[in-house]
Amino acid sequence: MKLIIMATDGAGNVTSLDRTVIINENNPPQITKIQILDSKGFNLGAMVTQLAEGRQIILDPVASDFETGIDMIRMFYKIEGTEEIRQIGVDEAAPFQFHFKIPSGNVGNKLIFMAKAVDTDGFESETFFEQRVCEYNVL
Ligand SMILES: [Ca+2]
Repeated sequence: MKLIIMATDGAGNVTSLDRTVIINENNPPQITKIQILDSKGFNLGAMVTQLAEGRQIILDPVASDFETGIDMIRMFYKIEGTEEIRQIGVDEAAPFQFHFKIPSGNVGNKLIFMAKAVDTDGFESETFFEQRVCEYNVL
């Protein structure tokens, strides 16, 4: 596609400039990681692997969209070895964050967080199972 920009002054003089751009497909958003913050918002770091039951944390998914930006993120969790996927919440405003209390009664099991994003054009990220990026042992 070629964009042509034309300017005309008060005397009728015209100048133009053109520029060629390649048209790409509108891609779905990508979630690259889910950061774990403490209840005050401090990042617990990528190395945290254990969290105590009952602890309050904030889940901070990092998402991007090449074209227009992120409209909404949904956050889910499941306990490894079970089939039930529970929704933690839906956030429709940046920064997309989710307050979460580590569930009780699952000591020794892995907690799996999953997120799914929608861009402002309505395209959804790939199935959220593929966005599974964090696994934590519950103390
Ligand atoms: Ca997009």
